[in-house]
Amino acid sequence: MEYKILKIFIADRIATMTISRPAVLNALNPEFFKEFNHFLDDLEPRDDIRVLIITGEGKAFVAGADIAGMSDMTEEQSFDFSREGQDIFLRLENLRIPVIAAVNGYALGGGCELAMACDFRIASRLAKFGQPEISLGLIPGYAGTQRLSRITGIGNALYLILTAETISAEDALRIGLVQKLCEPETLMEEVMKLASKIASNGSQAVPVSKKIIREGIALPFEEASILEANEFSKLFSQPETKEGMKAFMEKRKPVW
Ligand code: CO8
Repeated sequence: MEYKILKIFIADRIATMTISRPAVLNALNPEFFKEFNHFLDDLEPRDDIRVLIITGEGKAFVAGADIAGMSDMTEEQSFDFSREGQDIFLRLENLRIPVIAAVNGYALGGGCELAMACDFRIASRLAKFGQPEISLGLIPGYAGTQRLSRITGIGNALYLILTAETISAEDALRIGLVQKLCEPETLMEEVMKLASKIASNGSQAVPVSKKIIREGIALPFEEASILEANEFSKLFSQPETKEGMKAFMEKRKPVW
């Protein structure tokens, strides 16, 4: 498929997906979802890619769903558009490999929801975050009402959604919506360094960690701990795990 909105770059086991509709601040439309779904089809079976980075072109990460495209939707069409977005964002969240949102600018509405479906968020100091939907008479429709409270706590989610306030990257860091801030000019370099660090760790241990953290949060603690013990023990049949520990004892870097 020839992409018109996505720019994909793959190097050193890291894929970078740049959303590029800068004239409308990368607003999400049906064509974006089609291309994104197709990209995930390509990515999912590949075992040579260890980390995915998502970013936006220009001054926005994503300034939301495309308001012009949504304005004429019927109730039925908007339900389908919301469910389609929710399904794809969930697919992203469940991707085997870690996904980092490199938030270069505005992450508003559907853009903040996309960033939240990534595993963590590294932001430019100039980035801005918010769920301004209620100022348009809407509510978040890509599971933002659910992810925001799980990531930042119910008070912060209610505050952000009910006020429709746009917050600074500093404030996003303070409430745990963002994990790290960077200078705008070094954002991609810093995110690439983090992605390389992740990619250099155990190729089995990385996705297993992600899976347990994500699945475990929805389980009772004891059940989640058993899940952890099961996955922990399965790693002991992996040559990579043996090599990781052997390398430590021999005071060298693991070869894998
Ligand atoms: N949709 C469509 N076009 C947009 C969007 C958007 N979300 N955001 C910006 N644009 C367009 C502007 O209309 C403008 O186009 P033009 O040049 O033709 O006038 C262009 O991008 C540049 O934007 P601005 O001139 O407004 O740039 P500023 O720097 O002055 O302002 C802002 C930047 C503050 C980000 C401003 O553009 C803004 O407020 N944008 C809208 C933000 C917003 O409300 N987002 C939430 C949208 S609703 C949503 O995301 C719901 C998600 C769930 C959907 C569920 C499915 C049904």
